[in-house]
Amino acid sequence: MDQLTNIYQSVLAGDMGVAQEKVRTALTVGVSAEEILNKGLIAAMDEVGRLFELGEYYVPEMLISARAMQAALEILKPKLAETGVEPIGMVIIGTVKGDLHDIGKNLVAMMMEGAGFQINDLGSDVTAEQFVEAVQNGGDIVGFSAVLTTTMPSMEAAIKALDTAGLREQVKIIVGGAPVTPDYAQQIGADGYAADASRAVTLAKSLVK
Ligand code: B1M
Repeated sequence: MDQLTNIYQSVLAGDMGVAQEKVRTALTVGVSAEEILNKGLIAAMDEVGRLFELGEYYVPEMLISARAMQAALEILKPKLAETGVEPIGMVIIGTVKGDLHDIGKNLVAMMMEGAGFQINDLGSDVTAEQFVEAVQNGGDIVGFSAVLTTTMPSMEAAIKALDTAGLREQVKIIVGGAPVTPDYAQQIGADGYAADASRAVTLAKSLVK
C-alpha cells in the first residue's frame, strides 16, 4: 500500500495512533502536506460520509474517524501553518449554533494562521451572542462555518445580531462549509464565500487589503 492509501485506511478505520504514525512516515519520505490532506485525510472523511449515507457507518464510527483525522491534522499543523510573518489581521472563527462539525473550521483556522492571521477560534456550536461578544473585543474578519443544511440559518442569525449590535460595518464576514454556496452567502449579506481552506485564506487576504 502506498503512503496515502495507508493514511486513508487508518482514518476510515478510526485508528488515531496509526493515522498519526502514517502521516509522520509520509512526511518523512517527502509526500507533501497538501497531498496528505486532500488525498488522504479529506478523501477518507468523504468516504465516511458516503458509508454513513449507505447505513454502513453510524454516528460512533463517524466520531472515531473524525478523532483520527483531528489527531493526524495535529501532525500536519506545523507544515500547514509554516510562517514567520507578522500578523496581517485578526480572524474570529467558529462553527455556528447547532453544529458540532469542527474539522473544516479547524483546517481553515490552521491555514489562516499559516498565512499570518491572528486567530480567535470560538469553537463549535457558537451562538450569535458569542460572535457579537468576540467582535466587541476586536477583529477584522469573522468566519462562519456550517456543515449541516439545518444550521445554515444560524449564519444569517449571527449576521443580524452583529447588525443589531451596530458592529456589522466593523468587520468583513466570510462563510463556508459543504452545503453553503456563493448565492447563499450573498443572500444572507456575507462579504464572501470560500469553498475550501486555501480559498478562504485568499479571500481573507483580499478583504484586509
Ligand atoms: Co456529521 N454529517 N452529523 N458528524 N458528518 C455530515 C456533515 C453529513 C454530510 C454526512 C452524510 O449524511 N453524508 C450529514 C449532513 C447532511 C446535511 O445536513 N446535508 C451529517 C449528519 C446528518 C450528522 C448528524 C445529524 C448525524 C446524527 O446525529 N444523526 C450529526 C449532527 C451533529 C451536530 O452537528 N449537531 C452529525 C455528527 C457528526 C460527528 C459529531 C459524529 C462528526 C463530526 C466530528 C467533528 O467535526 N469534530 C461527523 C462527521 C465527521 C461527518 C462527516 C463524515 C465528515 C465531516 C468532515 O469533517 N469533513 C460528514 C460527511 C462529509 O463531509 N463527507 C458528515 C472534512 C472537512 C475537512 O470538510 O467540514 O466540509 P468540511 O470543510 C471543508 C469545506 O466545507 C470548507 O473548507 C474545508 C476543506 O478545506 N469550509 C470552509 C468549512 N468551513 C469553512 C469556513 C470558511 C470557508 C471554508 O470560511 C469561514
